[in-house]
Amino acid sequence: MRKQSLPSRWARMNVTRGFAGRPRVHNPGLPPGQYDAGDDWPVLSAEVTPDLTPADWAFRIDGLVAEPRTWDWDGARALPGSVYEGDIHCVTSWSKFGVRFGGVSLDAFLEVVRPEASATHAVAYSHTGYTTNLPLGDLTGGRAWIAWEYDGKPLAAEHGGPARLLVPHLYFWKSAKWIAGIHLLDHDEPGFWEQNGYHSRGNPWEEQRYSGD
Ligand SMILES: Nc1nc2c(c(=O)[nH]1)N[C@H]1C(S)=C(S)[C@@H](COP(=O)(O)O)O[C@H]1N2
Ligand SMILES: [Mo]
Repeated sequence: MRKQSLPSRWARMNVTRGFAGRPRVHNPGLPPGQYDAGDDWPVLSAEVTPDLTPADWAFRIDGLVAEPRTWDWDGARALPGSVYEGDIHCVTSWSKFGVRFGGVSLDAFLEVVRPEASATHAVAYSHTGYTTNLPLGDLTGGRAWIAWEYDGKPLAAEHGGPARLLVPHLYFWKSAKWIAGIHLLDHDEPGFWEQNGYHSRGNPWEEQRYSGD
């Protein structure tokens, strides 16, 4: 069932390449194996940055919900605003402290569609086709956002603008850029990186990098 098209050893080599030899300074706010990237914000994209304007952008939630719904840019922006201030952690080992994203809490969207009791997992997908899976519980309780601002400015295209998913308590590959929708399921279904050996949940504090960690 679970596709593993690449050996996980390959994935391991690939993600550590280029990061070897950086100083690892102890910092209690850093999850294990991470370093502080400081002012750098690396761009990690499996795709070419799409040419996506707010007018082209839409966000849909469907699957195991009472009322599937699609929001356009203005509809999404009309929901009550919410800010995340905190840290982000990429599985390639960089973390950033004290970043500030603006958008809308995913709870505000989920309140409208009303997940069925049987919904336990989600697949988030991008306008480019990228996918990533998450337990539904990681998308609720004020821990996930649809974000369109960074540092008070529109989110740059290479970082997922006009809007991206933001789930900062998990490794950053869960935060799908150019977010197009979330599909709710009653089972876990591996996304793009998860099919290639990455962990299905990705909690940085438990160092859940690869399947089996
Ligand atoms: N659509 C899409 N979303 C994505 C990715 C991607 O390749 N495509 N990469 C993920 C990974 S591995 C990380 S670390 C972050 C990188 O976000 P950034 O480029 O803004 O730093 O986006 C995540 N979301
Ligand atoms: Mo990443």
